[in-house]
Amino acid sequence: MESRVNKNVLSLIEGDITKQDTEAIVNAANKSLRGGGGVDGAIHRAGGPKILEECIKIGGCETGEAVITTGGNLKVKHVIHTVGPIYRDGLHNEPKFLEDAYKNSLKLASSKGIKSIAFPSISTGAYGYPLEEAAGIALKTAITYLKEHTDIELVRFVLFGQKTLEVYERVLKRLTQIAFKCPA
Ligand code: AR6
Repeated sequence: MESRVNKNVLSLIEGDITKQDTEAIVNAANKSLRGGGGVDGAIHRAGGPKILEECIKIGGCETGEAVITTGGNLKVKHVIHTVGPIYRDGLHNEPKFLEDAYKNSLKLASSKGIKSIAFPSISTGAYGYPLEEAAGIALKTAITYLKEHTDIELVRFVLFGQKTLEVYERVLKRLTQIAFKCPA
């Protein structure tokens, strides 16, 4: 599914983040930046030891922040590592931290002149963020960023499994209908 924001594209696909041909992909990392399971494990396995070496040099990353390395053996030039919140009950600033993870990744991409970027569904695996809520925050943050900045031409969400893709599609349809009914 694809949606246009100004002249730029927001797209949702099912797939594997490590296979993307965008200029950058985003890693759902942890604060230590030392690798882990899920997307993080897949990126380090496919990207090789160079990415981990760079992460170790950087030292760490706070929740909601983002840092950048090269893409190692991946097709992409850059990997942006961000840390989403661990979901407790929704009352510990989880929505704000999740929004920051997306926003700061996009800002960092812009600052490096990156024009296309692929995101996984941050925090919705090991970190336990309820999928529908997380999808709302992810998509709203991307749409707002694309409305306010024209430099990033493609934001692609790469969702693992058909079910996750369907939830994102449903949420995006709802958001774009709202936008259509109430033009800003
Ligand atoms: N491509 C795209 N999406 C994937 C892939 C892949 N190759 N593999 C898994 N997913 P998670 P989190 C989906 O757990 O919740 C790590 O250990 C997955 O199905 O990777 O932010 C880190 O080191 C889910 O929908 O990230 C941290 O400790 C989504 O990606 C912690 O997990 C996110 O799941 C971060 O947890």
